[in-house]
Formats: sequence, structure tokens, C-alpha cells
Amino acid sequence: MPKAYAKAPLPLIPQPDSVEQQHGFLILSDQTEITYNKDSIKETASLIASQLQPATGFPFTVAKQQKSKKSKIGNIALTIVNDDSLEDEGYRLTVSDQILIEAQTNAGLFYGAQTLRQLLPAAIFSDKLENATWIVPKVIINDTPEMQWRGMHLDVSRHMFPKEDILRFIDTIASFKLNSFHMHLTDDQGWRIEIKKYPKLTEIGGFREETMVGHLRNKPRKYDGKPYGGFYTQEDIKEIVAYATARHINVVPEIDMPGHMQAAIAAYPEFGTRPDEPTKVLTKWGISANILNMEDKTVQFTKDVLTEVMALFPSKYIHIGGDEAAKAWWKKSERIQWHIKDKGLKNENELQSWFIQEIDNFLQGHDRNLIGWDEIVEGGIAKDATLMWWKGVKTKDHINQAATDGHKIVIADKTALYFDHRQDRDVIEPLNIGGWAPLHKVYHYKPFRFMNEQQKSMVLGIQAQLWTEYIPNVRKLERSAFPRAWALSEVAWSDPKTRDWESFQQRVPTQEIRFIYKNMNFRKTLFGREVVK
Ligand code: TNX
Repeated sequence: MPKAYAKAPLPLIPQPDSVEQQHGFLILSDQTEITYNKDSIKETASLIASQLQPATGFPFTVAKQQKSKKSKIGNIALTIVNDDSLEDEGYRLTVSDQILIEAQTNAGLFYGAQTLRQLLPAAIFSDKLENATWIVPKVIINDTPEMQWRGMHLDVSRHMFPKEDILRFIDTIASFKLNSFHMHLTDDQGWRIEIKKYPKLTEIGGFREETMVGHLRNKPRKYDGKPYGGFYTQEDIKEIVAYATARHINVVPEIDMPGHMQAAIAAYPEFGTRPDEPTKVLTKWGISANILNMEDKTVQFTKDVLTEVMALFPSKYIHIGGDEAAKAWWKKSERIQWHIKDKGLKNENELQSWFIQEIDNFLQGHDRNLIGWDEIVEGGIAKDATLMWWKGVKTKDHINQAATDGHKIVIADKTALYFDHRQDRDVIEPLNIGGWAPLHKVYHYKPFRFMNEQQKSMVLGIQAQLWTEYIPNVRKLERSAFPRAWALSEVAWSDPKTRDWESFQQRVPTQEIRFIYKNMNFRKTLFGREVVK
């Protein structure tokens, strides 16, 4: 093999466990068929055909493998095998005179096909016909994910994004093997999911009068004077969930409670801490002190909402937020103080935990698991709760204790995994919330640095957050997500032994070209080198 050919890493992101490059190549043609060996993978075969068709213009006929016939040269054979070494989501991709993808599951076959897409010319990511030779290097790849929760979060409350953009975003993150999409559907600044039993949540809670301009810390505050809002209907949600499911992405819904609820309280003041004071959907960023009261009818309201949410989202995990529930108004409210005494609790934190335990029991009763931000441990953790750890070093002891006590953890650490944080200093970055999470920091992120082996075993995986206070449109959203989500995928999927910053940077330019073909925005690198001052 020529030396230069052997040395250059194949531009795969995330890096597979093992890549054995062979000599030579195969070319896809209009004769290439996609074959499958079990009816249960026919849909995956069709989906893969639909991913390869637009740019090539080839039909990619999908056909069941015939035992008697030898597979044809140039075909793509999807094959379910009984091979424990492949694990649940793993696959083996062998490109010789044909392309063989073997896996134990549909997910594994899907991931093998995503790797195949990355072996093809970058133009394969275009959704219109491209003029290219559809060449694939001969190779044997064995691959299996490191973590089972490889997540991306998106806040659609502060700003919302058209359904089509959400679908494109999901398709994109699936192409580098993320498998969880967390939708932050409600917050003080907007309620974005249709709930049939409470129509005012979207009629009123879905719209704000105007939006602040510039950063929250700029005083005096300025506003744009323009109404803003919208929501996803239940039909939209079903479409998003189905689209994601086909791509092996679980959509985790979040209804944030008891704080971050001002939009709902604007619609139904009786659920707020000061029911007699008129409330608007919040027009500035930051946290509202008007949180849910703890009346029976309010607790029932949250359960009613979750009932409709569970009907739409098959996710085992239902996120109930629980973050930053400002207790200032609870402290001053006689009614809330009465609830604390009545329930035999000590303080506001315990009241919050009482409420979360109520919801935990409710979700358990429906065979779902509660997941919440780390504040839900403050007044004692609900017994079946899973924690989404965002506060990093500040709350590491709480989190580690919870893991020791048998709670599962998803790492969403804001020290590197908040993709609303700036990628460089303000001088060259557009308006952003602050913080500092450049690409190399994400790439070198060490999820388990504070944990012992037992605690580590409780970690489901990691997730990046896209809070959208300062991300008003999809172009800026994509620029915030990428290239950092490429690094995230490597931390989540790849064996830590393969982590190699030099190699990653060499693989980035091809990934950028794929994005150009896919019409996705991203923050540019300099030929793969991160641009930071
Ligand atoms: C904290 S992280 C929040 C969000 C903000 C975010 C901004 C968390 C659970 N709560 O409400 O949007 O910081 O980075």
C-alpha cells in the first residue's frame, strides 16, 4: 500500500474501535441493491436506501437475501448475526467486492450504514443529485459504542425552531451516532407543546409580548417590541418522534417543574405562588420567582400534562426539570409555609423533594422513570430518580453520593457540555451567554474524573446542552452545535484509547464538506485547526 494512503486516517467521526484498511476500492452503481436477511430489518434497509438515493440518483432496490444465490458484487448486504462480540449497538462493516454490514440489532446496522456514508465522497450528504464517482475504500471496521446515552439537548422554549429544521438536526446527529434527543419543551419564556386538556398553555403560554435584546447583564434592558411565539401540535410531536425513532434516537421530553413555569402560570394563574397577581409570559432571560404552588389541583395539573406527554413520547425516561426553582416567593407565601408544616417537612427544599417524589411515584405507576436536573437532590432525592448532572464540580459530591446509593446519572456538565457557552473570547464570537467551551475542551472532556469505579458504573452516558436564550435562529443553533457535537460524539461513542486530538483535527475538514453539502451551518475551523485566540 502506498505510504501516504496508509497513514491518512479515514475521515470517520466518531472514530471506530478498529479500522483495517485494505488495498483497493469498490464503486456503487445503479445496479447496487440493498439486501437484508430478516424481515425485521426491512425498514432499516429502506431508510438506508433513502439516505443514499438523493445524491447518487441510484434506485438502491431493497430485496431479501436469497440463501441459494451468492450475493452480487457491489451490493450492500445488511445481515443480522448472532455474535455477542458485537454487543447491542455494535456492527462490523466489511468492504470487499460487496459491502457487508453485520450486527445483532437494527441499531447496529443503522450505525454501520452511517459509517458507510462517511466512507463515500462527502457529496453523498447532499439532498440533490451530485456528479461523483461513488467510491468506497476496502476496509474492515469493528465498532461498538462506549456509552449507551449519547445525547443532545435542545431548548425550544426560549426560541423555537421550525419542525423541518428539527428533523434535519435529528438526521444530522444520528449520522454521527448520537441516540438521545432531549427536548426542553417548556420554560418561563414559552410553552411549546400542545396539551389538549389545558389549551391555554399554548394559546397564552406559547406567546410572549416581546423579547429582550442583548445580554441579560446589559442595563438598562432593551426590548424588541415584537411578539414572539409558537408551539408544536401533538401531530408535530408524533412526526418528530417517529422520524427520530427510525434513526434510533430516543426523544426525551422535558416539562420543567416546579420552577421555570411562568409561561404556564401566565395561562393558569391559579397554579402560581401568587394566584391573585396577573402574570405575563416572561420577556427577559433569567429565572422567575413565580413557581408552581403546591395545591392539590396544581399537582394534578402536572400529572395531567405528563399523561398527555407519556402518550406522545415512548421514552422510558421522562424529564421533569426540577432546576433553579427559585424559593423566594415560596418563603414569603403563607399558603406554602402551611403546606410545609402540614406535610411535616422542614423547609422549601424538602417541599420541592416531596413534590418530585409525588411525580416519581406517578411516573413509576406508568412504568416510566423520572429524570431531573441535579437540584432534585437538595431536599432528599426521590427514590427512583435518575439525575442529569449539570452543575459540574459544584455538585459532584451530591452526584457521587447519589451514584453510590444506586441512582443512575447522565453527565451534562456545564464546564464543557454547554454548547450555548462561547467557543472563544467575545471579540470574535457572536452574542452568547458566556462561559467557555472551545472545541478542544469538549474533545478532551473526562466524564469520570470525579468518580470511582462503582459510581462510574451508574453513568448512562453524556449529553450536550443547547440553551437558546441567545440562539434565535437555526443557523446560529447549528453554529453553536457544530463542530462541538462532533467532538461530543467521539467522547460518547469511541473507546477512550482511540482519543487523539491530532487525528480528530485531520478528520474535521471532510466533515465540514459533508455539512456544506447537507446545507448545515457550523463554526469554521482553519483546515481542521480550531480557531481560538
Ligand atoms: C441554566 S441548566 C439553566 C437554564 C439556562 C442555562 C443557560 C439548567 C438546568 N438551567 O435554564 O438556560 O443555565 O446556560
